[in-house]
Amino acid sequence: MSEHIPLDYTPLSPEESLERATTFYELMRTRRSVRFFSDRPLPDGLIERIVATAGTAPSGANQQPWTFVVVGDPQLKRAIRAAAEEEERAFYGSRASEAWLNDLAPLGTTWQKPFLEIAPALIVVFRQRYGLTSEGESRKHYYSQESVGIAVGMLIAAIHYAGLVTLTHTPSPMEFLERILQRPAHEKAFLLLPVGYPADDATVPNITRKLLDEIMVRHPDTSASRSG
Ligand code: IYR
Repeated sequence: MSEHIPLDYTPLSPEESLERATTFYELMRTRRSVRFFSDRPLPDGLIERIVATAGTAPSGANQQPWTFVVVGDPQLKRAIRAAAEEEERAFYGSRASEAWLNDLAPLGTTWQKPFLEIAPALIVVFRQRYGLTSEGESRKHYYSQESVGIAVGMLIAAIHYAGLVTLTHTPSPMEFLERILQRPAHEKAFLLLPVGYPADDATVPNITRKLLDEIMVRHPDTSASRSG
């Protein structure tokens, strides 16, 4: 066991906890996946803070199996857009089943991904399938999918909290990102998130979230609807 140190913990009263949980929920419920971006640049240092926040995520055996590649270079963004649109054209044209396309219809997505060039930054998240020691030996990673998924959730929350918008873009397959960004062999592209400000005329699909009752089950079940 490594050395243990005292936990740095700030206690809150129940009232403060409830107040903060409510404020945070009210903020997070306004988050939307945005597909229409402005080219307005990001303030210096903002993306670094956001990525640093994602890097505080818990991970299997604390191996932190992630790399966040931040792309602002217009040529790289253009290359990523071209390659993503090639895959997406095949997806929307033939690869996706009718059922899948029907499920996507409410979102209004197409093979065209102009946001990949317009957004001031793309964060490409890579999952390290295994680690490398300083001697170049490979080291098994545990729960890397779960770990990177958690980190991306925190990344999205940090982006929203900072007043920026994003979406989780999943061109499939994503090998082109490993090639264009020249990542080492143990890194697999996990997600691509354009980050920036919404276009002035940005719209979002009119869709709803499940109610708390639909996503939470309690034991014991004290809800009125079940107690009778
Ligand atoms: N990767 C495609 C298709 C797509 C798939 C799902 I599941 C979505 O929730 C949204 C889109 C695209 O990005 O358009």
